[in-house]
Amino acid sequence: MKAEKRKIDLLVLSDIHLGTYGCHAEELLAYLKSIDPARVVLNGDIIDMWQFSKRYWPQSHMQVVRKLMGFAAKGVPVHYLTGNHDETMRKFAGMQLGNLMVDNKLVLELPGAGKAWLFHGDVFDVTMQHARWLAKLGGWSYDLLILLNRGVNHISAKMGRGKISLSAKIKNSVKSAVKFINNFERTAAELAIHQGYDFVVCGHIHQPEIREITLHDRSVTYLNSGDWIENLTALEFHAGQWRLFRYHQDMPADFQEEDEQLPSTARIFEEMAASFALTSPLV
Ligand SMILES: [Mn+2]
Repeated sequence: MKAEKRKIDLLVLSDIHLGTYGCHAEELLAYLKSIDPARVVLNGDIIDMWQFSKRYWPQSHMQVVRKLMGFAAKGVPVHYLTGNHDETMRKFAGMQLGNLMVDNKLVLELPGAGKAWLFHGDVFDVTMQHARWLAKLGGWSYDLLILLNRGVNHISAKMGRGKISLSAKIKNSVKSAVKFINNFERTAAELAIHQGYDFVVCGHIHQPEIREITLHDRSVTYLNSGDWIENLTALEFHAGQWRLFRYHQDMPADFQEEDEQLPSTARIFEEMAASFALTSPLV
């Protein structure tokens, strides 16, 4: 008998890095086939467009894209939040095509739990120290941080130093990596506390985590969905509870994969175009 798909109120994935050799697309596909999410947030670095020029694109990577788009085609809201490796998507921020929504950040009211603020987190790369006071200036400042990062990377690239990347920073030394991660988590938590959120959900640093962070007597739950390069992790919210899914520990070994027919790309676009026609105003 085939295993029932596990129902999840909200699934958060990030840092899949499709199009790179390190991406564990087959494991991710098996996981996606085992669940039935009511809402999906893709929190950045889903398709790695920095590395895309290498023209590595196996079938399993395309199947992941089709599976994710298939959720949208079946009526599941899918939020594509942009990261630094898929920053070309940022020009589509605010766009909605049927059930697929593209944006830089997202706020969700989680029933029975509180308010969650979701964003990739690369905005802290260049401006970790400045991020705090800049972000406190107002609601628009997240977008300002994105512009700042882009500006700095543009200058850095022109000077022939390449884009400032996280991996270079982290690979420097274990000590500096730990310091960077702590700093990242603290910055995210501080901003979330300042803006009154109950949860702050990031990706980017490839460090899966769920933990309470208290600063100045106020606390927030910091969450990170990890990645599908090394950790193979996802965040699941269900029945008022967050959980960190770890593929190596939590994937049922005896899960019977269904012979699911993934929708063709043409079919996905057809359905999305149809729902788009239904939802968009005539003028
Ligand atoms: Mn990233």
